[in-house]
Amino acid sequence: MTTATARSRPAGHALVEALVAQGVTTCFGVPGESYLAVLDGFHEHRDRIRFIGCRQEGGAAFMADAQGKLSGRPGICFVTRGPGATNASIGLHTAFQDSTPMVLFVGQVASDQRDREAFQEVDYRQMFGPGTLGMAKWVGEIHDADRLPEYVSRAFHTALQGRPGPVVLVLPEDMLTTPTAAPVLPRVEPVRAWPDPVGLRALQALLAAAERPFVIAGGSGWDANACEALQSFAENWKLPVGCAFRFQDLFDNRHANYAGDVGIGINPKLAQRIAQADLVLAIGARLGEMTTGGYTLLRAPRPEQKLVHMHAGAEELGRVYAADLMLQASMACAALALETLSAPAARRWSGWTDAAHADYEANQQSQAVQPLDMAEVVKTVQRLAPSDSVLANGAGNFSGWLHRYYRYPGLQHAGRTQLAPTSGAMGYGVPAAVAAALLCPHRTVINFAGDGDFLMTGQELATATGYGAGKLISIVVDNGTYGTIRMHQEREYPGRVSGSDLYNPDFAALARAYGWLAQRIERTDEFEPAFSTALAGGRPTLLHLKLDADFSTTRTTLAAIRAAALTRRGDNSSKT
Ligand SMILES: Cc1ncc(C[n+]2csc(CCOP(=O)(O)OP(=O)(O)O)c2C)c(N)n1
Repeated sequence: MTTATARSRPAGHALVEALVAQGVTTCFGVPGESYLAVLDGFHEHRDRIRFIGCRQEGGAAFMADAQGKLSGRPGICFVTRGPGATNASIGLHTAFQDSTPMVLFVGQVASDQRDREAFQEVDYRQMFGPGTLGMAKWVGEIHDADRLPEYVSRAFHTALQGRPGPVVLVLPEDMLTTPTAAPVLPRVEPVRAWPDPVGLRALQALLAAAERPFVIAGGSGWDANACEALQSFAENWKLPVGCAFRFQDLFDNRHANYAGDVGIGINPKLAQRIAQADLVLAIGARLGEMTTGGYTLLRAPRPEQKLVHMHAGAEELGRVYAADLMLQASMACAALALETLSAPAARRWSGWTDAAHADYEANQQSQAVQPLDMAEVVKTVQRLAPSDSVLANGAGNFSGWLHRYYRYPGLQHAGRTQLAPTSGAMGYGVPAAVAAALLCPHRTVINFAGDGDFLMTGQELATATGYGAGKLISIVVDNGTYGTIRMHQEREYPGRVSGSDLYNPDFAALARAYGWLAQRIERTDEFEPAFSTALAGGRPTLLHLKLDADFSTTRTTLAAIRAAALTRRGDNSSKT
């Protein structure tokens, strides 16, 4: 080790120094008495790093996920023992499903109290895995204050390398107060994997032999160069490109090769095209349930199409799909390698690619809805907001308008512009937007939330106000129901509404109580002036949109879903 031994200080301070060495300037969390020595370390180093104190650990962990997505480096979250860790688990799960690099630091009872079920004690290795499958890549616990830098370094390596994801580092209280002279370790630069050249030649041959190829780009680990290279590859080979569920900003949605998003509410023409493809090249996408139409667009485990799967994680390759060709590579390298593959002069699928893009354009058309037209709302946002705006959303039908009508620029043009949970976690959008506004104050940040979705983490409006967020707009789509669930109910149990109705507050008044500007909107023509004012104001603003619950999705109505379900049952008697 080349680093000189540091002066002795509490290990809690050494931890903060380790974060500074990793380039971390902002951490999110909710304070707890279990890690006071770290909080003191933040005070000690307050000129180099800040701790954003949030209102609930779920919000804090979502903020760290957003930080990981925006920066490509691990998002950092601190929470206290049992109650803090259990609250934070939703953000951990989201980071796992979304492959977002994150480090969650959790306070723990002092070493001499362990295994007594001491106050708020939980065994985090049991709780978060990695045996649990789906929560954390690694759970480490510090037992020797002198080894703290080693654990932090490993946490960063693990979060970033292979398939990125969250790790948990457990901090027994005494490990933070113990003095240590342990040196700070250097900034982690993740090891990157290049695709096997033999496999690349095989891919080239498969592509050259294809009639109807289709590319699905997704997953994490992309950077601006990689997205630029992906675009060149698509242009060289004239390939249609779709983006995996909630990874819509990896390919410029305005580009002639863009075919649309392969997720919930997929354009039926796009679904049909993927089904008809003879070769699917999945680059970085995990090929989860939402991207594969419940494992039907690509039938698991052996699709009808030829499948080439490129992914950064060896464990992802062959996990579900028996692909014809699998290539393990970091996305930053994969795209650069693909760009070098020379394409044949004649690409017989050229018309197929043009048709894929034409289908995407046609899917941008919407039918007018009165009195509030959500498609028009999204198109107005697109027209007026700066092109590098960050769009954040949680889960619910309301997100469908954004996914269908917003055109995300590629990452090479504006950095990441989509913050959205592939885990489908409600409540993600508000904290993600607050984090983006605090981390990137020069960019406009726009959150789309449902009424159910918003109130899961709406208290983070206070965090935005408290820490001086500026260009932040939250658009709350209030339809008085957990609309997605109501939609499923109408399809499966028509007319039998149960548990999905919502009592809502006056969202505009609520936002004002948090120090935000706010306005209520009931008609389409009220939206543009309100949104323009919000953009110009540069202060956190909430726009409370009242929407008829019947217009719950971009393609149909609740009434139509119910009527179809009743017809299916041969029962037209219900008057509900
Ligand atoms: C944390 C969490 N709890 C529950 C769900 C299940 N769920 C998915 S969508 C949804 C309703 C969303 O309602 P709302 O935010 O009002 O949006 P809408 O569907 O009405 O547009 C629910 C309860 C979830 N995805 N995440």
